[in-house]
Amino acid sequence: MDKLLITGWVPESILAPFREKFEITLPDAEKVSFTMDEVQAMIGEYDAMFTIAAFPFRRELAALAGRMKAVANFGVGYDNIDVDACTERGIFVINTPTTVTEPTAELAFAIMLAITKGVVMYDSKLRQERLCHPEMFFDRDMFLMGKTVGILGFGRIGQAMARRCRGIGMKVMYYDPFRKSPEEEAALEAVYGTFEEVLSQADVISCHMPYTPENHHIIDLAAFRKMKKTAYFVNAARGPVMSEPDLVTALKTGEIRGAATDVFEHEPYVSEELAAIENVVITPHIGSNVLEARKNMVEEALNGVYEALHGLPCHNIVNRALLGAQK
Ligand code: 8YV
Repeated sequence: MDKLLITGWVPESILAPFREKFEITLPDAEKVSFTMDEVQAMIGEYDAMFTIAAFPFRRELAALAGRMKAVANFGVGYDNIDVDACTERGIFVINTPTTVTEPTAELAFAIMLAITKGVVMYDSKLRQERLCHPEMFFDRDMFLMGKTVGILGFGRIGQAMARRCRGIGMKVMYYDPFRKSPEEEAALEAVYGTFEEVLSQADVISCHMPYTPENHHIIDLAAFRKMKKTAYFVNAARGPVMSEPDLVTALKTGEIRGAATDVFEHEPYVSEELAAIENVVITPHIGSNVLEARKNMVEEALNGVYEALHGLPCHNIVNRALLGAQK
């Protein structure tokens, strides 16, 4: 049986069916996660690893993983994994692109509503003051029906966000380096725009791009300055696609009206400056943080590992160049 190392705790109810397929090592619930030192010490004994976004699998770790044939990520984004180093060593990289789609789009939609309606700010003020202030009467400036959401990154999650926004009567514009076909655009009722067009024309800009070297700080002060002064920025993708200090500046200087972000440039930390701003909603990277989604993600990841290790068709292999070498 192949030996599988899981870096973070997973409930046994989710893991149980996989004990027939793998000999599994994982930390217990109190420990939550193995440390990097612990993983370095034991990784040489394992055939596969299952890790989370917060736990990097870089070249140095790959070099210690002599037996490893597959590393699976607990998520669609795999910027925590050095894919080139894995490919060089014949290690399959596997992600969970289908199971995170709906919960992550739900979260993006939720924080968009939260910031545009002022839900979090009002909730916190009301708890402190227990008084419904009359000056709140004209405090928010727009409702969303008829407004335009500009979606950056039109993959599964971006499209799922688009469907939700259409559901409340918003217009959808999108930018993606890979434009959809006219039929797909018509089905999603989405209009293509360049990056600049989306930034300058949308009332809410929602980011769903992967974090790649090209997308590093793609949302910087120059990008915020292209947005409408009344616009809201939503990020449920990855922190470093935006410059967090530039987001702070944009909010403080009124370049945009508000923001909602589930991700941060230097996770797990949130900058003091950002946390001090009222007109931003912040959540701790919880896009797929529901048991139902986590269960589906574990199944998608571990089925992918099993398939890759046994030469079965696996749709979620990221480094497809290795497919010819699949044994
Ligand atoms: C996290 C995610 O990976 O799918 C992704 O890319 O960001 C999330 O699902 C997960 O929450 C924990 O690492």
